[in-house]
Amino acid sequence: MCMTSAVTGYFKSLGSDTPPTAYEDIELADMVTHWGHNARGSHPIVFWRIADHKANKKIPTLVVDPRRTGTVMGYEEVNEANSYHFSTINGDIAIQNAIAHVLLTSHEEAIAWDFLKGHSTGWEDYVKGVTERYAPEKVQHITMIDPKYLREVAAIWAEASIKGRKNGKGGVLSLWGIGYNQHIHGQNNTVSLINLMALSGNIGRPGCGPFSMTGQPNAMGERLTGGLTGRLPFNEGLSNVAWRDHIAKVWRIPPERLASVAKEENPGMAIGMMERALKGDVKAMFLIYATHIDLPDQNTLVRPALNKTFNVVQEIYRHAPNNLYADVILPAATWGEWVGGTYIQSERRFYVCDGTANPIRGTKPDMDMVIDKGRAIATALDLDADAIFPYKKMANGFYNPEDVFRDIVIASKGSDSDLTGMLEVEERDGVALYDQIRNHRGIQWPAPTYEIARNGGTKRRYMEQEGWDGKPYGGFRTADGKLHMHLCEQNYEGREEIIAQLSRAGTEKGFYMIDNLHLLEKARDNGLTPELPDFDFLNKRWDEVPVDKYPFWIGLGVVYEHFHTAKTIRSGTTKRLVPEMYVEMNIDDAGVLGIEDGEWVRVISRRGSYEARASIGLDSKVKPARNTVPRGYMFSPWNLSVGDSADPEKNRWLANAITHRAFDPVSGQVDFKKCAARIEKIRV
Ligand SMILES: Nc1nc2c(c(=O)[nH]1)N[C@H]1C(S)=C(S)[C@@H](COP(=O)(O)OP(=O)(O)OC[C@H]3O[C@@H](n4cnc5c(=O)[nH]c(N)nc54)[C@H](O)[C@@H]3O)O[C@H]1N2
Ligand SMILES: Nc1nc2c(c(=O)[nH]1)N[C@H]1C(S)=C(S)[C@@H](COP(=O)(O)OP(=O)(O)OC[C@H]3O[C@@H](n4cnc5c(=O)[nH]c(N)nc54)[C@H](O)[C@@H]3O)O[C@H]1N2
Ligand SMILES: [Mo]
Repeated sequence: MCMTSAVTGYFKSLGSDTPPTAYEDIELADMVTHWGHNARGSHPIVFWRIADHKANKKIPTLVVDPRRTGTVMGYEEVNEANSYHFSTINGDIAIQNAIAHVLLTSHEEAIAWDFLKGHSTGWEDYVKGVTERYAPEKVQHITMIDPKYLREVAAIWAEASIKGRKNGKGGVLSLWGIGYNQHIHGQNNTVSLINLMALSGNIGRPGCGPFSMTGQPNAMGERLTGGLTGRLPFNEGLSNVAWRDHIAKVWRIPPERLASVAKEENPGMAIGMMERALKGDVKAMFLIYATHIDLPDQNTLVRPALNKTFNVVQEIYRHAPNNLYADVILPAATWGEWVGGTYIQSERRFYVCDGTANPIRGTKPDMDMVIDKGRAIATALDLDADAIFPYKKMANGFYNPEDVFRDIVIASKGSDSDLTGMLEVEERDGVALYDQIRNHRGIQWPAPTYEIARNGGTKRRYMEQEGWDGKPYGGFRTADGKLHMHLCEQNYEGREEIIAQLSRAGTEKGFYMIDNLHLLEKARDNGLTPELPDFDFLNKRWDEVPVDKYPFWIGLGVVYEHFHTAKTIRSGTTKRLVPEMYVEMNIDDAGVLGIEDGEWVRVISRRGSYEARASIGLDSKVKPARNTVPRGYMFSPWNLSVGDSADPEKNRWLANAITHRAFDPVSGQVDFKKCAARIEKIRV
């Protein structure tokens, strides 16, 4: 639900799930852009670094977000004259293609022709398509941006790109978040941004590049070690037989087991899994570190599915929503109670995280539970558990995570995330693996040679320093070493019909998205949303809107004070700061609806509802009152979701009761930001 659109988009364009950039690029950039990313709330350290750089070097910034967020207003406080904001709903691809159009037709000196001709494929189609079809005036009904304003921003983009190229560092740095990944065209969003960055030469140089802002603290770790369905560790697909055999060999698993997994298909990933459970084809679920209430369409998909399956829940909290559906609960120790481990952040940097306390009695670290279960399963399958899991317990009774890390490093050999230089450093300089990471305050993968590992890894990718064996200078990870451009389109003609078909999911029994992938592909190829509001009913009082009409867009995202769900809302401090579920409303919309600031309302979609307090404008008495929404759009944090009860009627704040299950046919991500909703007053 978080990053897969970045993952599959990077693969499609660059041949590897690799953010090519480093945080140090912030201070080198000549322009910073944010797409679907409220950095001030979600990645505040990154936001303040950029704001400082903006104050010091007067660089322009662009924020693309339907809301006027704290990020938008924060940059305006630094320098209003060069802070730009595109308030668009879903129009990102058309915006990027329109910027490309303006660059090609009015700022040709910004185009990186040498790069395109020497290092990319597909640019001819892209150039032709955006030139013919994406004049800002022509696509204004999609972008929602005044063409004059768009042309002004494109000129600033051109200026920054030219400056970067001339100086050999700098240019445009583009960050994106989940307001950008969470679309049924999420993969295309990533590809489309990389297209524009490549066209304007903003890749392969310090101070510029596409930079996905990872959400989950260790999403990058999970991605690198093959956590996504269909993937092997270290950026290779399960269909790569040679790599599959390599992994089986170094991790001591019978190769035929991986080969049999490779035959399975899993369209829709998490959503597909839930739909298959609903059909009765998935019999059991193992839920670890993932709560079901963060998945979409709780009432007609997720919870009915979990009612059918046998569920094992490995959890740290007694009140965790998954426990409501658990047949077996395995009590885990929290990460802070572990002996330690590693995680990876957005710039590919491994860190060591040392535990600070001992697990409480009766709990075990997740890793220990996984190893012990793995051993039991191996034995049940008549395999040699000692050979597959050769790990020894330490004096404190737990396994040593550094032993597992060594297995990870060994297995990475020859991949594009090769870490084996660290083994040489250990051998030649006598520094243990974790100590190398500690000494450097993190090592950035890849680190394939002694020299690179000793220098802390690879700061940026696809640049000169990658001259190791067999890897050409500056080469991308695609088979031909080139960046692959694919024109992504946005076309709203005929969208009502496609979207009407999508709305069958969650409202019509026996309708499954996984049986209708062609519909999702059509929606993706035209850059659509899963739903469309009934705009005709926008100017009505709340009690004059018919019960089957949903006039508003509603989006769900994060609020600064809380982290994810059902956790921080139980913490005394954060609970005091933002205590209640709220919905941001536009002041004019609220006026027409007849809703007053602070009133309790019900937000209702075709699939469910939740309660929230109306938060109207920056002066609202409902905290935090930090953003404003455009007319027709509303916003709630999903952070305040609670799984009160297994009974849908009894869930007051379950945000995902309203969301839609339509997913990107490749990345599997859904659009949590564009549901159609109605507002009802709750009379107390
Ligand atoms: N409506 C809506 N829904 C969304 C989103 C949205 O924007 N809107 N965003 C999506 C995004 S970006 C994300 S990342 C997901 C997040 O979805 P999840 O990853 O499911 O989020 P968490 O709420 O962090 O839940 C983690 C679970 O793991 C448990 N846990 C915590 N620490 C440990 C541990 O050390 N060991 C074990 N075994 N368990 C532990 C917690 O108690 C909790 O039950 O939600 C997605 N859902
Ligand atoms: N405080 C705090 N920080 C967190 C988290 C948390 O729970 N709390 N969670 C972490 C995780 S897992 C994640 S994924 C990140 C998420 O952090 P962000 O990526 O910043 O997430 P959101 O707030 O969900 O969405 C960002 C913005 O996308 C906008 N948006 C909606 N639709 C569109 C659209 O069509 N186009 C564009 N361009 N923008 C759109 C929304 O208005 C919203 O302001 O935060 C991480 N950091
Ligand atoms: Mo996330």
